[in-house]
Amino acid sequence: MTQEIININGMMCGHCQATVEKAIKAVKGVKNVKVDLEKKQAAVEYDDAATDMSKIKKAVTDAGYEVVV
Ligand SMILES: [Cu+2]
Repeated sequence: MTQEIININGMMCGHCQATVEKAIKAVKGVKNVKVDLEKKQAAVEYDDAATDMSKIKKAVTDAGYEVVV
């Protein structure tokens, strides 16, 4: 299991937070995700045999938010 923190741009309110959380959770292989609205960060725990960071980042982008590298 891998744990990583990503920075996300564009989250303004609890709705955005929930949208991002849902989008990341929908990625196959993601076990847990916690989005911090104030820090604009998402802590993602995922099975690196089932998914990778690029897929998680793409899910965030597809949901309409920007991943800051
Ligand atoms: Cu919002």
